[in-house]
Amino acid sequence: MEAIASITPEIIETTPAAPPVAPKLISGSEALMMALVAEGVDTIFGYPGGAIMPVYDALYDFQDRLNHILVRHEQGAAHAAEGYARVTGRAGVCLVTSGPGATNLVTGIADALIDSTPMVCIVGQVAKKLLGTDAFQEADVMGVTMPITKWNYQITDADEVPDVISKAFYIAQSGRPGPVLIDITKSAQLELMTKPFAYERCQSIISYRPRLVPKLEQVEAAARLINSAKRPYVLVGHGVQIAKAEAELLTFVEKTGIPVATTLLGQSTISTAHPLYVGWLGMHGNYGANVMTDQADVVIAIGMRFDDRVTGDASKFIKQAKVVHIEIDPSEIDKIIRADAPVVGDAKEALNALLSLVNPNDHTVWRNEFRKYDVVEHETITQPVLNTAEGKIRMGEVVNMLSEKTNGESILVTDVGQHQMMASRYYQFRRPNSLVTSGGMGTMGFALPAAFGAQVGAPDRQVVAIIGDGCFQMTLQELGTIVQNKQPVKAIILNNNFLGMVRQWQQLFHQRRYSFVELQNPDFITIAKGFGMDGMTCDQRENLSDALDTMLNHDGPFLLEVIVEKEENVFPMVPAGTSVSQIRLK
Ligand SMILES: Cc1ncc(C[n+]2csc(CCOP(=O)(O)OP(=O)(O)O)c2C)c(N)n1
Repeated sequence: MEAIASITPEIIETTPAAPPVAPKLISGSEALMMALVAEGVDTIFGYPGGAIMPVYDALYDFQDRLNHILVRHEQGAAHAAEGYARVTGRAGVCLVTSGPGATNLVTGIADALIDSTPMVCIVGQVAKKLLGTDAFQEADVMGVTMPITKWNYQITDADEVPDVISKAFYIAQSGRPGPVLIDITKSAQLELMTKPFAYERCQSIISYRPRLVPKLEQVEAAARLINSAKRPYVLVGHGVQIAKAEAELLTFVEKTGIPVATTLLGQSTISTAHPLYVGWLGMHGNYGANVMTDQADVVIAIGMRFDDRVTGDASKFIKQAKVVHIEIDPSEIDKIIRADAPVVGDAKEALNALLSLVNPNDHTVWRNEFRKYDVVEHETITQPVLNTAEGKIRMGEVVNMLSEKTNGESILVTDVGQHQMMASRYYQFRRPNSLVTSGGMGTMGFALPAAFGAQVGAPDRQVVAIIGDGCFQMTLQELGTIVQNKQPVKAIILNNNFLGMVRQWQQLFHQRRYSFVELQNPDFITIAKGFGMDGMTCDQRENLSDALDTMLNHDGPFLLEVIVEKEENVFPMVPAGTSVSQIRLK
């Protein structure tokens, strides 16, 4: 008011009225860029093509705000986005073209769904008027990804961009995280919005309301069971790390004195050196951790889904126990194992709520019962692997030495097969959020791109990938991405010249009828060097320590190939479909 009053009438009369300025309208592609920036996205893993050209054109002007990483195959983009998401807790973002670009993402999307990994995939689509005409590179990506996404949506109108993108990130990152796919027609990318761009981050959706804070009566019922238990056992899944509830878990178990095992994806939630940690569960997990599930009177399962690789024959799993199941996804409750005390909510909230209701305890006698199994496992399996002087190098030796040299503080990214299980068995995790592996889907080819994405997401941590010779050949082209982006990823190929895990099954369950599992491998180090990455091969036990030092001290990415025993098997093993009590030590 004051400012207007101070303007003299003369000025008002002589100043021509400014013509009304129409707000600048931007295209769907520009809106997409603005939305990603507003959402706080810093990295995009992508690959261009015809139906996403307008978006890539807009991206040209956003390079200072959005770090686009050009992968070598869209599957690499998806796994890199998963690796990034797993270490940051934020959605990994993929940007690809229609048709084959989109379908190449499918394996990674399915992988992200089953391992609860937040991801937003933006894929190009043919122009609206061509939809349904079998136009060039048209694929029904909505249909293809409907069952493997948490949500998918097709944008056909530029005006939809801000709202849909904000919903996409909200859905991907809230509740039980998962992948979201946005299919955007080329026409929506090109056309101008009809209204000024405005972005508001989505905070809730009426039809989707994940419960974070559990109901008090559920928590009270769980606490009653826990307080009455004589042989309680905590089973920790991926959900605890997703909820960033590692500290709450520690406080809870230290107060109650309850022993803790983790699932494969739950590994590194608690230090393997913690006195309450008793090992990991599952087909190739620890002896005591597995068989003691048969002895517990109360099982407290937190953020885990009773995968068949954990339960073996589910009809025989923890039958004697009362079950407390803390889980954010209500559809997991009673799906495989009936819960006597379900607690639907976020692991952090649930553990906080439980803490004041549970009694301090010290289940020393019960905890000590696990130890006798540890001794057996150590003597029959671990010691022979680590103290062998003959034959070729064993996978466990490599991982054990890596663990010592890195003080258990690296982020370990593993592929799928024997080396994956050996990595889990022999790495002594000391820091949370340190294992990135494909658990539910068991996707060969995951590790190299996921390690790259993890390194981008956690630049201050050492990232080491453990990869089988078979797996490496599924996504090895991502060496190019690693080199071009100067990421210091260290990759170890444990080369046994076999599809080892399949060979192991053929040996144990198909009378050693080795059916198409032997590999004629290329010279991996020449390949790495061809991409501009340094590397070396180690095939002698006495050189292993130096080789690992060379790799770890190398400034930049490095590939170490270790020639390992060809026909080593992973034990313990709970044969598929049997009960955990039928675990085999040899
Ligand atoms: C994409 C895909 N195809 C097939 C399989 C089945 N599979 C599981 S482990 C494995 C062998 C992996 O071999 P390698 O990478 O050499 O690792 P190793 O088991 O020898 O350590 C195969 C073929 C799979 N998990 N994923």
